[in-house]
Amino acid sequence: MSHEVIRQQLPLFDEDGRAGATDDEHGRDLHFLPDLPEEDPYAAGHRTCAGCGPAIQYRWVLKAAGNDTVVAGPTGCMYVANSTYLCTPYTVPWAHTPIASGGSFTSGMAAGYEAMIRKGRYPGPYPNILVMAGDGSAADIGLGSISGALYRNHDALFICYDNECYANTGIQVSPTTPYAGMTTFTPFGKAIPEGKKLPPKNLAKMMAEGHPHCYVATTTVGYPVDLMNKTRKGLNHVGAAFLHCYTPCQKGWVYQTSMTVELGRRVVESGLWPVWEYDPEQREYHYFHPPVQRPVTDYLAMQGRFGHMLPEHVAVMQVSANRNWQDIGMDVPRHLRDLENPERHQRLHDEEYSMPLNRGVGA
Ligand SMILES: Cc1ncc(C[n+]2csc(CCOP(=O)(O)OP(=O)(O)O)c2C)c(N)n1
Ligand code: SF4
Ligand SMILES: [Mg+2]
Repeated sequence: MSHEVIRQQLPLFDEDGRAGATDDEHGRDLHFLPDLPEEDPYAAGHRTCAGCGPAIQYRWVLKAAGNDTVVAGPTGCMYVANSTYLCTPYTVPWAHTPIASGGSFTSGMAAGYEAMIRKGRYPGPYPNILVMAGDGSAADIGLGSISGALYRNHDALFICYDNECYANTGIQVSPTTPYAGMTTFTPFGKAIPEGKKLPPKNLAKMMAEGHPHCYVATTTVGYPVDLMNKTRKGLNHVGAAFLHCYTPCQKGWVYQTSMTVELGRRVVESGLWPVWEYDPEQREYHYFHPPVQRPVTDYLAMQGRFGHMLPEHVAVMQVSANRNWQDIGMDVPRHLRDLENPERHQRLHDEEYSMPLNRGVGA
């Protein structure tokens, strides 16, 4: 006899908050008091760096997913720093996978649970199944296995926590490292003054365009409720879902540790990380239009990894941000258009509030 597979539906959080959001002078939400779950499947006591963006993501995602969850993590910081000396911070079942096989391992879990429930060997309901892979894993070494899982439409949520580098092995360049982002493999010097010449891979658009039957979204740790709701939407979606989350790496990017969440907002407000959702039913993109549009320097100058940039490099970044604004259907204000001109910039480390030059990254 075949048993029915019962799936959970997680309610979404109120975007406006319990007491309503309070705006700062730019119209951004300042204080926000949503009703958050008490369960915390990513408990305190892990060994990531202070201010680690991926650790913030892990906590919010697992809070949103709740206790009836199984989670996998391919090799990377969030495997190594979270599982030292046979300890883990997880209060739900967790498994490590090789860096290349987050997608195949997780699709195997999904198929296994379905089969066990159908055969009456697991009482159900179908658990929340998710994997959180770094950008080196999801955008590079393990891209094929995640794409395969999305294509086959296994009922699980595949998340890339994107710290824009191979952090765990010493901050090497990855396909999502931004243009001019300094890493140990893209140092700046006389021959290549910008450090990294290539633009970043657009992983989330690749996933949405290449697997149009899947729920796909982008978010950042600057918008916790958005991150939690997209986690729940991805889990509620019957079939495969992919979430691409921007997660600053304090050690690799060199910024003040308290600025992780602020960076998660400024990257959006400077047009460098469009936040959107792809609806597979309607086959449509829904773009978030932030209330503030800033020059890219407001974002870049907070990080030592960009401190070597010359005026012409900053102008290149402004051009690509302006292109993003247009892509998401927002006007480009005159002052941002003017900043496409290198003469409107100085060397980034001469900006008033810039971080010290990042010469020892990963050391
Ligand atoms: C096939 C393979 N190649 C290389 C490594 C070495 N390695 C371990 S962690 C890591 C970095 C992973 O980067 P990412 O997925 O972005 O996660 P992060 O460390 O940034 O959190 C690498 C290259 C490995 N474990 N397996
Ligand atoms: S190196 Fe970066 S990603 Fe790794 S634990 Fe530290 S802050 Fe987090
Ligand atoms: Mg990484």
